[in-house]
This record gives sequence, C-alpha cells and structure tokens, in this order.
Amino acid sequence: MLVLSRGKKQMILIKKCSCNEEGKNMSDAKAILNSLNSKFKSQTVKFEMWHDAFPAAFISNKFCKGIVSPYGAHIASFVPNGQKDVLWMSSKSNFIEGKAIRGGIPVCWPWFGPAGDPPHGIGRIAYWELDSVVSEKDGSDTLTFKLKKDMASAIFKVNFGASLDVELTTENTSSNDLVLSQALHTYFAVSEITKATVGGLAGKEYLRATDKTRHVNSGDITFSAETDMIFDSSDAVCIITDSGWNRKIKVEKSGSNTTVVWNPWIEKSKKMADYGDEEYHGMVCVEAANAHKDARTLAPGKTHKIGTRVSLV
Ligand code: TA6
Repeated sequence: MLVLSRGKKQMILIKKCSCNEEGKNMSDAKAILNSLNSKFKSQTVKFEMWHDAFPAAFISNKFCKGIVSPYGAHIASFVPNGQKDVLWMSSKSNFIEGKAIRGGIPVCWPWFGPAGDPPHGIGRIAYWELDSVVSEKDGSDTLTFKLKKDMASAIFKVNFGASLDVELTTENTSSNDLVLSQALHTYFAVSEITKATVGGLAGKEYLRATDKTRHVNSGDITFSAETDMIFDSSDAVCIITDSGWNRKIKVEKSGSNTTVVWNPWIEKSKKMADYGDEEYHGMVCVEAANAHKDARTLAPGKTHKIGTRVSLV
C-alpha cells in the first residue's frame, strides 16, 4: 500500500503498485506516478517507475544524481557528478514487493539480523509514506518518508548533495518499552574487493559473526575471505580506499555504537539467489547500526536517531 501525503489533509491511499502484471496494474502505476509528480515533482526531482516494479524519485541536481523509492525508503543510487555510482546493486536483485532489494541502502528496521522475523526487519520491505520533497537553498534535495507500525513510527530523511546524508528517527508509539536494533545497511561499489581496504577501525573490538568469536582489529581491513565483522565503535569514521578506481569513500555515522563490515565472498555468494556468484568482487558493506549489545531500549514516547553520511574525499 503506497500512501502519499503533503500534510494531513491530502492523504491519498493508493493500491500497491504490482506493475509486473499487464494492463490495469500499469495504469495503477501511471496513476501513482502522476500523483507523485503532481505533488512533489521539481526541477531536480521527478518520479518514474524503477525496474518496472516500484515508483522512485530520480534526482539530478548540481551535485549528484540519485534514486530513492518509497518501497523500503530504499536509496538505490548516489552518483556524485563526474564519478561512478558510490552505491552497489546486484544484477540479480529482486524487485518484487515483499522481498528485499540487494544493494543500495536497505533500511534494516526495527530489528537487525535474526533478532526478529523476517531477518533485518520490515522497514526494507514496506511501502513508506512520502511526506515531503525539498529543494534546499544550496541546490541539494531532501526527501522525507514516514512509516507507522503498531509499536513504533519512523521518519527517514535523505539529502542528495555533495554528500549523501541519511537519518532514521524512531519513536516508540506503544505503551511498553521497545527494544530497537537497526542498520543502514549500505552496499558500496568498489573496483575489486582485493584492491579495497576499510580504515578507521584500528584498535576496535569486534564480533566475527562467522564463528561468533571476539577479536581486536589491528589496522586497515583487507579482504581475502568471507568477512562479517560487527564492531563496537561509537566514533568510527571509516574510509574505504579503492586503489583500483583511485578513490576514497568516507563513511560517517551518528547515534550508533556498532559498525558492520561485510563481504560474503564466494561460498556465501553462491548461496544467495539474489546475488551473483562473482559479485563479491565489486562490493563491500560498511553499515551504521545499533546491533547486538548496542540495541536501544526506548521507553514509551522516546525516540532514537541513527545517521550516516557518505562522501568522496
Ligand atoms: O550486515 C551483515 C549481515 O548481517 C550478514 O550477516 C548477511 O546476512 C547480510 O547482513 C545480508 O543479510 P540479508 O538478509 O540482506 O541477506
């Protein structure tokens, strides 16, 4: 169910866009796009179908191009002018309602990993309400999405500018404590994983998820096998150094004491239907999270904000 609104008076409930069927559903899709464009289109933001499955905002401004869909509040692309896409997307990803999208920035909410069912929560497979599109004075564009579930409500805000700024604020709307775990599960594109390193986590303790053992990281992270590291780190500013494309991606975060670094390598890649067997060569995840012992307990009415900022340096 896709909900559009600009303020409370213009709530429009529109059937979900199951555009993989013929005829009527495509006309539904066109109706959705017409509504989105009539309410939110600007010089730099327009709405089109994405992979013939979901409506999405296509941003093109003086800083970058980008894509974000109300489905999952899913950021799919961030291309600073003159650069390759900073975000990675699997060529095998599903684009089907109810399934996660393999790439971009999945919103793992309101739980991380196996802390609930489905794994990594419902945020990434739900339609979020598009609340506003703002063309900022500096020429960047900010889109805000909202999601309300029985125990919590979430506001997801993304700014497409010189950097990609993402904020996810959760409010406990229930009358009981809410245990919140989450991640902005960012997939970064690299030239070749063996030519990429992740710096900024030296001396930090981490859980190695592959065997549940704890270690202290000595220096820059390099990749030669399945890597699934859950760091206890509140202040990490990570730098992904890619010698193949001669670029550095800076990953900042806020409201998070967990940083996750993940590459599935070959055997796990083969087990994922929505991930090409050899695609592990071209990506690495560096995620701002509240996971495991960093899960947050929110009393009724309380909020927590997590954020990540991605930029090329
Ligand atoms: O964030 C790393 C991780 O938790 C890995 O353990 C792996 O499961 C990855 O997320 C992908 O999870 P997904 O549910 O998207 O296949």
